[in-house]
Amino acid sequence: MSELILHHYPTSPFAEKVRAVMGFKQLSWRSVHIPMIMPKPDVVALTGGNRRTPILQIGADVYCDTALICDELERIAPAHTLYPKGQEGLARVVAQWADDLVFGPAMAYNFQPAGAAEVFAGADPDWVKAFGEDRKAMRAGAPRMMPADATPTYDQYLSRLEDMLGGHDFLLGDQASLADFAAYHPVWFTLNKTPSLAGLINGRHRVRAWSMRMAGLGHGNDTDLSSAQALEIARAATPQPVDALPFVNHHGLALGTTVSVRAVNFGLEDSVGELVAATSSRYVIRRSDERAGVVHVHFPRVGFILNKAG
Ligand SMILES: N[C@@H](CCC(=O)N[C@@H](CS)C(=O)NCC(=O)O)C(=O)O
Repeated sequence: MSELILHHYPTSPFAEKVRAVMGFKQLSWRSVHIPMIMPKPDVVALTGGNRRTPILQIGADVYCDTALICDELERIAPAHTLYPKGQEGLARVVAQWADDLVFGPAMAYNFQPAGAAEVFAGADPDWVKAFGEDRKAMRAGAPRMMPADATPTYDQYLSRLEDMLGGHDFLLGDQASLADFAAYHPVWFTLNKTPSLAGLINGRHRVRAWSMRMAGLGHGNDTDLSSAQALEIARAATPQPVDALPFVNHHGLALGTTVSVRAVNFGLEDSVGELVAATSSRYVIRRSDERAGVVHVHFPRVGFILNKAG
């Protein structure tokens, strides 16, 4: 099998979710560091538009969104499952709550002035300004949550995690599941990137011990790769066949139609390509790029919308 190539940057919480899954599953992977803000020409060469972090590349197949990336890692490496038997639905539901509802308030809390000062210590002020403008554009008009609202919300969510951790090591029981990785990444950011704000976590003994347990999983075995090399790998590879995948047509669009796929909430860049598969859970589009060659880009149905292009 081709190598697992994660395109990410060190401070990305969603990337930390996947890095921790790599650790849990004891995987070897190649690490491509990508820019934190637009432009991201080498990312877009692979995805055709989607700029969100991280993405997983396996040869000429590109996987967007950590929910789908985790499914793919589970398929490749089923040992140390993310979906313990009998808890498959619950693990996904709690993970979606954490990714969609905990992450935003947590990051608004983390980026209050004291936290932002820690995150941006030593950074070029022009770059910090560009970062703010990039994230504002990415929110596409959605208002930024103020610390006065974010702090009590994050606080309440942390209390829920503290309750869930009573009597066992992980959120759903004695075994880690996808729920733990999704809830862990904003907490990881608070502890590691904005330590002056970590009181909210340190006061909760179970959350604190659990986050140490999660950190102890490590990141697996990663070695650096340049984005130019990653594009070369895509170019030299052939996407995995999709012909045998069951076609589930909710849009009245035949396979072969040129479509656009974009996230529903933020980072609304369209990825455009030929629809080559649409299963009950994912879309796959085929696109051709000057540098990446022919690639298949995979998106989950949940959290993304599909339209006929143009
Ligand atoms: N639902 C997405 C969310 C990903 C996300 O929000 N990633 C952040 C970084 S932690 C991002 O894309 N930030 C802007 C960027 O990296 O360009 C996923 O699970 O992959």
